[in-house]
Amino acid sequence: MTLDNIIEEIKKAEKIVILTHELPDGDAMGSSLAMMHAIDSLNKKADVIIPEYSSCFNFLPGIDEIKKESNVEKYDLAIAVDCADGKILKGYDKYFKKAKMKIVIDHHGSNKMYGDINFVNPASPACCQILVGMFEYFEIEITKTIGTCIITGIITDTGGFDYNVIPETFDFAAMLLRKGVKISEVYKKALKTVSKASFELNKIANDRLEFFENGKIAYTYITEEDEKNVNASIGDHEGIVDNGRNIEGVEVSIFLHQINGKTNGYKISLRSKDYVNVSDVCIMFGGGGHPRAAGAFLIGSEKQIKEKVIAEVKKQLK
Ligand SMILES: [Mn+2]
Repeated sequence: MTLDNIIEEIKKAEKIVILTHELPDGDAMGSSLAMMHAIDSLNKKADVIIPEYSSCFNFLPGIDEIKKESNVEKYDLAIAVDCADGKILKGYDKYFKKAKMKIVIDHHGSNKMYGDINFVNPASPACCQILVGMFEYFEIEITKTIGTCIITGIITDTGGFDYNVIPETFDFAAMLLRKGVKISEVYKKALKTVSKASFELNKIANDRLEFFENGKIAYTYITEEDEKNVNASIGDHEGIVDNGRNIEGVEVSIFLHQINGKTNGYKISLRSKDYVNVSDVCIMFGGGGHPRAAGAFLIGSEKQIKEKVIAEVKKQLK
């Protein structure tokens, strides 16, 4: 069974690296650090390499051990968590590609199965949720430290126990509470605290928000210039797409986020409320994700991309 193979490879490997997707969210950060602590408990060391992440994750246990790069030429084992596509590990994918053994652990339905061993469960609300069952199977104790990392990923990927939760999510949260993990602290820090720059970006995006199809579609965007103006750092745009979705009558919220001028394109984020499968829309544009939350990257101007995406969403609304 796949899980037996995974633990066998971890036990066999001497040099292990853990990687995740760029612009790491709470699930990416939580999964990476939970895996690092789990490997620690097996009396092994694993490097977590994440070049850049939001300061709102500074409360995570083990965050100071994250490396920006590594001088290890070739790892015995690379583990990618919460990352649907090997290509997303830009810049540091070299550590993954060169590794002797590659393991992918993920919950995206669009996962490209780019590892030697792939453990992918699209029914799981967060990659962190997969780790719960995995660690139990490995008989690794879920300590307060590991639990704090895991619940961070679950809270952020479910929007605070909102979407995609399964009964096991609450079983696990209850177990952590009994162990003394401060879930409401994590909730406040990872989900409810916004930087000033993030607040300013939200303001700009909300001012620009437009409705289409009798209010069923909400659309907005931010540019690199906006981010410069408010002195934004990585992750400050998180949550903007949810503003549209939260409005009464809106089924699909579309958010365009301009990504580095040299490629002249936008990252599109889609959220739906009840029935539109936004993952299908994003797959059309070479992206992917989940039925209620998905994304893609498109080259073009804001106007061009806006037209394309709205046209595609309109089709799905019918
Ligand atoms: Mn995730």
